[in-house]
Amino acid sequence: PFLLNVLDNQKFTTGVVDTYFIDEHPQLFTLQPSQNRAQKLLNYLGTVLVNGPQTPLATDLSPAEIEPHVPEIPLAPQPPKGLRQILLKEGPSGFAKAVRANKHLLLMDTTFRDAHQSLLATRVRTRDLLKISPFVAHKFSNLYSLENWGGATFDVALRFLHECPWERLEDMRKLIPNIPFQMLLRGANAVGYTNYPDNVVFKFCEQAVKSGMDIFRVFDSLNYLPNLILGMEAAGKAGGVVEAAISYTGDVSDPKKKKYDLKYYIELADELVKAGTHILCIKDMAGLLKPRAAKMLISALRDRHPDIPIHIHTHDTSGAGVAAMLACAEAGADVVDVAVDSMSGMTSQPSMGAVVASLQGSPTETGFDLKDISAYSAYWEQTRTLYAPFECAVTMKSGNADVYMNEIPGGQYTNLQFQAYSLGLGDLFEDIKKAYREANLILGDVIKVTPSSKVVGDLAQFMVQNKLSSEDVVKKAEELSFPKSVVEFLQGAIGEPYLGFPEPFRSRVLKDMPRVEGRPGASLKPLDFNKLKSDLKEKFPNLNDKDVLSAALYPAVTEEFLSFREEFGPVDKLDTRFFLSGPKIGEEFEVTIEKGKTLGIKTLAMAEDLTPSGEKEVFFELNGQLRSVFIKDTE
Ligand code: 3PY
Ligand code: ZN
Repeated sequence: PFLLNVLDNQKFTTGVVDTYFIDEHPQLFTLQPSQNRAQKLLNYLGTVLVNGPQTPLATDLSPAEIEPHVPEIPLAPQPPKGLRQILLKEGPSGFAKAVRANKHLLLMDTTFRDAHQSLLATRVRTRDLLKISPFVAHKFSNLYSLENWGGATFDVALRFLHECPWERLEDMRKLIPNIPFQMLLRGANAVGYTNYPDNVVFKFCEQAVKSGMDIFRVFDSLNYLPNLILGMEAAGKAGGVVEAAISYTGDVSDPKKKKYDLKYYIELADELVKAGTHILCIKDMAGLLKPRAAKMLISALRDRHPDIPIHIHTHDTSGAGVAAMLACAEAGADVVDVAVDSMSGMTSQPSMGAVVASLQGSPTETGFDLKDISAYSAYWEQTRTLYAPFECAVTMKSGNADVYMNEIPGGQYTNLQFQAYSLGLGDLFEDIKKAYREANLILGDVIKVTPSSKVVGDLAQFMVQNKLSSEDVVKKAEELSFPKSVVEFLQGAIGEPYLGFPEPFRSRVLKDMPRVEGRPGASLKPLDFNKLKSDLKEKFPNLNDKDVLSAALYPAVTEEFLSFREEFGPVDKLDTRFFLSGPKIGEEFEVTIEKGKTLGIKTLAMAEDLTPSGEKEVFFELNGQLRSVFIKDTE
């Protein structure tokens, strides 16, 4: 009210007084965000009760009715110091030295990112990550890193979970000050599916570091060096640790597989080391690195680059993940990726407990305690049941070594299987896998990882749907109307594949369509952030710079997220079951919307009949008082 009086004052409005103080303190105008959060949450719960889930559930399985047990943390106020303290003190190079000097095998825990991206369609919510974060900080302080951001998490948080990915990162940081955080950066694609203008990638990394990110695993979906280097520069300039990743495909232990042989990987590694990477990563996104191949590849890299820490990522799709990681450790890798036992296996990472136990008593033993792993695993075993609607285990019952033939990356393998099964056609997944293998060969045997894996997957689905054999596709290339992703790939929109595009297939598909020469980002106009911000401000006055960055990457998704938040408030603070499928009538629960501010909610009843305007009244008790909301019935 005080401010409004000032604004009404004649002297003020006519400009007689100096307004510099106000000009320089725009925060005076960020009035307390609407205190209607409780009402908005009731609206959300009412909407779910009347109209069903407000995020699409993949199956009709319901979230379990349990409250996962959070294991106790030690009384010590501060968690033990970890590698992050070394990073903060000595910077990325000092950090890399400390990692290399460590004689034990270090672990990256993927439970907070890749594990649920691979098993639960990336749906794990901030709330469930934060609950276990203090335990992780106290009991897993010896981790090389916790992978907890990037990849698909950014998009899914905004699009399906209606939560802000930046807030997630900042909240985790507050609870875990000691373990380095790691994210997956898709090079020039940042955390999206397409190449962005360079300034977007740079600004994204800068903000990520400000919000608490430490290590950037940078890859490119075609191992296209100019894209990789762009991502490395963006991460490095932001002050992050650069972990350049070579995406692994083929099989270096098979002399018949010639395209991606040992020499290919070694030369690429040389380039990445030359470009100044702090850490070198082999990113085996499909889980193709067999133990013998691991030994060959890692020993060769170890010999050539004795001072660079080597970090290996894999997926356990075939079931050989633990064996492969042990082989890597023996061949001189410094760090390997694992997921906690109950979130491991199949298309996720190999089991943390299995790797830790296997190395006990050996010179590279990890130093983790199986009792702590077991408590951590129990939390996730219970929490996983809250995500039953997204559970890959509905269709995936075991690992499958056919991945060595189709080379489908972990997350995509789960998705394709799931899609095939939901169409209810028995052998469809088998057809898709065969077509995937053929599509890859048509496209010239490319590296397959987001987004190039989507190109291959789209072509495979197109072949199955239209009953086209490989020969048909090649023969009829000029007449077929290929999926957009395939055409854009051939145009060069995501970079150049190793040894070039497949010819004459490319020319036949593209005819006289334009082609991108060289690195796609180099020919994209820089994004005008100021304009984007002022455009968005008109609609969303409470917007902050992080929202603007989200919008730079995902314009439509971010606008929807911002409108949703205006309408329904902090839905990320609701328990997962209530968020996904709503409470039951009569159920009582609490929601803490900020420290010290807890709402007690009881769902009382839902009117049977519609009002004349087509709404249903839903009754709640909010902190002991009767409240009701009217919800338009859209069912
Ligand atoms: C991603 O890009 O999200 C991946 O996990 C690739 O492996
Ligand atoms: Zn992965």
